[in-house]
Amino acid sequence: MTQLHISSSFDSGAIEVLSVTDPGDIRLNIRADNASEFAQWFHFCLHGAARLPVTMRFLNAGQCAYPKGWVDYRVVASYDRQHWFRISTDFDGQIMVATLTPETDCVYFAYFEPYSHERHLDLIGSAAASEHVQVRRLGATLDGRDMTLLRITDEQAVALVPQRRKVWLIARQHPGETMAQWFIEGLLERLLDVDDPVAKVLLAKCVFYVVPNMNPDGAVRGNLRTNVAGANLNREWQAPSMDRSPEVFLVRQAMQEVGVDLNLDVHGDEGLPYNFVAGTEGNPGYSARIEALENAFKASWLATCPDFQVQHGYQRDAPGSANPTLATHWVGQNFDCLAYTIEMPFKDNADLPDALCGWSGERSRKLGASVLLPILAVADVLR
Ligand code: GEM
Ligand code: ZN
Repeated sequence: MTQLHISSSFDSGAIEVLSVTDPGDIRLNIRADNASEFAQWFHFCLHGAARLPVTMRFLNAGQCAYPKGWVDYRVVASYDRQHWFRISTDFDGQIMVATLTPETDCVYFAYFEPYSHERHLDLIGSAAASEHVQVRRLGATLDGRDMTLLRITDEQAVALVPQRRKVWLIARQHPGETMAQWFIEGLLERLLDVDDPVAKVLLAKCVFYVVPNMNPDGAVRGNLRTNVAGANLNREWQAPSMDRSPEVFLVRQAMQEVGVDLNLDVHGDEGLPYNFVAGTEGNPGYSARIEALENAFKASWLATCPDFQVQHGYQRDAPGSANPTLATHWVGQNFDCLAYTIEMPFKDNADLPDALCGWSGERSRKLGASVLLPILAVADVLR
């Protein structure tokens, strides 16, 4: 008989165990990021509860960073760490309660489908096998991990345009938003598919610069929103530093060397059960040209992907009110280019719900593959 136990000493593991003696009354706290107050991400393994009715109480859910994120949210679970499903979950405004009768003596639970550092390294390795990909190490994070940029284009293709447009995608500034890296995995799979006509044309028209994980240290440490120094990277773009936010400093430096004609910054949203974008309408430099590009991008994505919508999203910024420390705002303003934040849900897409899995890694992958079409729709008119 395996003893009842909870472990979390693994990639992105995070939980505070208060009591795990009675499977029907397991008491937990969601712990904060290693150097900040943000608490929302959890990932742990429960041993020894096979065929027993398990009740887990997250006692501090009401004090987490985004308490509304627990309304209509369901905890994800997995036996094999490959296939994840949602379990029965309730939130009364203070305590979140999740219940399951596990099939086996080892079951994992997480806020969203995890994306490990090993999978990140494998993603880079498989992309590197393509003749169209150049892997660039930009430098080191504070924990000494590589900041990796993928440069992707078909140098041999007949130039369909006089000058190839520079299309940037950055993902997972907020490490707990693992759907962002699933999105990039799906985008890369299609972009490097030699039989995909959209990919063929895009690789002749554009040079893609992709950062699959902007925050590898925070990801491994099981942080929701910050890097190892406690920096929210999406508030560092106006004045990054190598000793607090080297991740942003290095990517911003590469952008300034190369240039940017389109930037997509991929995130997840705790509260809204939808996929949506947030643009640069609050930038001082926002113009009719940029607005037209935003409308063309949205119209194309709406026409080709039922998982995308424009009815729900963040409140638009008033003219001139944009916070210049955010990636989308800083890049859009400084390169006078189309720049979007892409948001996916931690919960589900309320327009197209999935009872078993909710929003998932696979649906994020498919959304990533779908974004090639709006990129194609604007590729010829980015400048
Ligand atoms: C968000 S981006 C917030 C953008 N807000 C408006 N009004 N444009 C952040 O960094 O807070 C991205 C995210 O965390 O998902
Ligand atoms: Zn985010």
